[in-house]
Amino acid sequence: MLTITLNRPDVLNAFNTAMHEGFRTALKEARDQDVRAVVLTGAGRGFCVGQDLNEFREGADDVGERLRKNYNPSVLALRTLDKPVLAAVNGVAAGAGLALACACDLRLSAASATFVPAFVNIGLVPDTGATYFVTRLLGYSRAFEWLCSGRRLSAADAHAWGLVLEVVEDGRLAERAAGLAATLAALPTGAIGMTKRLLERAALSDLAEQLELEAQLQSVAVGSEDFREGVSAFLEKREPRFTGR
Ligand code: LHQ
Repeated sequence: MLTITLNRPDVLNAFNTAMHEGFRTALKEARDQDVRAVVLTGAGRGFCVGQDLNEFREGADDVGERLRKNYNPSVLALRTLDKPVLAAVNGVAAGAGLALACACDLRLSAASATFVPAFVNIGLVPDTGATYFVTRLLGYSRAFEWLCSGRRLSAADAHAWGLVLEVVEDGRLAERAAGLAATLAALPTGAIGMTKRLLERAALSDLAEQLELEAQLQSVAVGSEDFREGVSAFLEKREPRFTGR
């Protein structure tokens, strides 16, 4: 299991160029086959508040290029990890930080954490995939209302909306995230990675295409050591020991 900690606590882990570089490096490490679950969290009292607005004091540069160069490759790298990715939202998640939390497969939230789209509050449109992820997670109506109001959502409301899986007492979030990540890491990782691909495609495919992709990926799954182990364990009436191979 690998924990990626966004670490600029003085500014609630807002992204500057150096933090983008560190994040890219961590996401490369996360691709290692021995890493079978990833936790994304923040240092200090925030999760991540997106772009460091201090970088705009002197006026905006080419924001489109900034997104293409830094945010977009990272969100794609995060989203295409073929293993479970869990956001442990320890404090406020805003702007691109909210988008990154939503790009993860699951979200655990500290009871005091909050979720703020933020983009519209400074006259921007959502970026870093926020429109893609929030619409898929919440549906159009809630996505429209939330992203266009920019209002702060409590952990309890985020849970009621299905945005977060569980709300955890503040001091226990890291422990709970590590426990859940360990459970996820013990699953047949190859099958989990392929399930992610299938779920991603499901929104775009017609039924016939989806059935075909399921058939293709099932042929791959059947060739794995974990499939052999799963069947043996079932027949021997014991718990399986999956290795992710
Ligand atoms: C911050 C920030 C911040 C710097 C709090 N920067 N210091 C990417 C590329 C290019 C263009 C456009 O888009 C993007 C993607 C984006 O992410 S755009 C959206 C950027 N983020 C925001 O607009 C969020 C701005 N922050 C807030 O609205 C509030 O701070 C939230 C709601 C996040 C948290 O509120 P509070 O819990 O009340 O905390 P606070 O406001 O007191 O903030 C604590 C400190 O963090 C404070 O500094 P200080 O020195 O006064 O303690 C803030 O200035 C600093 N901070 N966000 N994005």
